[in-house]
Amino acid sequence: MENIVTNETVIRIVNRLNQLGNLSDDANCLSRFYGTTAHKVSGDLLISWMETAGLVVTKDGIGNIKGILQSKNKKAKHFVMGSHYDTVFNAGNYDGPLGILLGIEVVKRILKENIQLPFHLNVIAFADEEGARFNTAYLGSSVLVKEFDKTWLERTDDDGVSLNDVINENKGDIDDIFNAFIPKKDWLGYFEAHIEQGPILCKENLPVCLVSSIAAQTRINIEWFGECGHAGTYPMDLRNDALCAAAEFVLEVEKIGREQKTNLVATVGKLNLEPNVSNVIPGRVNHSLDLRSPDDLFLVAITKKLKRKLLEIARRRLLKYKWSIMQANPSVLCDSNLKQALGRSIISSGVNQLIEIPSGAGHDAVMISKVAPVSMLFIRCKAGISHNPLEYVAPHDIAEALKVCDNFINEIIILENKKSNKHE
Ligand code: HGY
Ligand code: MN
Ligand code: MN
Repeated sequence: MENIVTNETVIRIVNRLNQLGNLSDDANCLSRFYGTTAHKVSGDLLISWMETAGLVVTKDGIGNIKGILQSKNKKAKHFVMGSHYDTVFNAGNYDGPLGILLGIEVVKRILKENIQLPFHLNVIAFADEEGARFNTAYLGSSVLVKEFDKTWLERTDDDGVSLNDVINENKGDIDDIFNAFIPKKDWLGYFEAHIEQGPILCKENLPVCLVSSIAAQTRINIEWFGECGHAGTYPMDLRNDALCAAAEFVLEVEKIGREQKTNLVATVGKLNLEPNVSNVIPGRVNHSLDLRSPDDLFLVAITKKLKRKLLEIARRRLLKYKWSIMQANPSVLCDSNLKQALGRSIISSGVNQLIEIPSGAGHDAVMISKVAPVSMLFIRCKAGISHNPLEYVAPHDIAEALKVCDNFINEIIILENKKSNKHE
């Protein structure tokens, strides 16, 4: 097997990451939400890179860019490598695209060596994993596993534009969204290479590691309905101030999160208030609540505890509220067979210590795990910084990850060939 890691391949990945990093809808930072101009242009770029690599490329109704290298065996199953090409606001260059670009390089090597595949190898760029625009994570990967919830089409962004309208504007095929999936019986497995987005690999001084599991996550949208009033004339003890109620709740979220130590992370990352004018008592507040835990039952219990706290605050402050569960995903265990093969791939790449860590971040693997065994490789990122323009992966760690990805796909080929030889 030829060594895939050359200056040329690593420089190509770095250049492409930077090219994608410049495709933003905001002049001052990297922001590439689903369905925007930058999102469409980056999709077109990924199509060209996948086609140049020799993949047969299609774009499905939601905007997933799907490259496939067919096996000669028409009845072969599908192995998918992928990650996402949307970003959060003020993002870094590596969260998502790195996993896609590594997959494209592995395909190039397989084609160059004319390796016969016992499975259909897919490299997929998922259109929306972050859910930053419509607060529905995994829009892309949910289509691939037939888990897309058609009510999401009515979800609107901060400007009141619906997902349905955005898909139509981008000439997406709404019907295709419900057909563009790989049936459960046709899956062999899924692999996502992704930056760790945390400090452990830096602390352990390792370039890569296995992912053991992905935390359970619940996304909630909360609205507080108080009463607007004149900031100058309305007595403090008569106010139904929506912002003060929300603020009390947010501090309670932080307090409960701190109490639970490693069993919970709780974040209010987005908050809008109305009318948002300095001399008017806030009448309405709308904010997010992102809860995650490695323990599914604990997450359900703590969600109920926070809802009771919200009720108590609303009652005491005479406010109405709306509590909407936007999405809830259970924790995911990475597949043990794939993990063993990935572990062998890490060791054979020359990494001298094999560790595995849980992922607090969500990934498309969460959605794919509903129909297929999943595996993930974490790649060291500088100081564990992510969702931040300071996000950075050193070229030598990209090289190491590329070697592991290549070894891993080769392991899967060997395993599949052994299986089919056994059956002959
Ligand atoms: O929120 C997450 O965990 C991921 O970045 N979508
Ligand atoms: Mn990501
Ligand atoms: Mn992310």
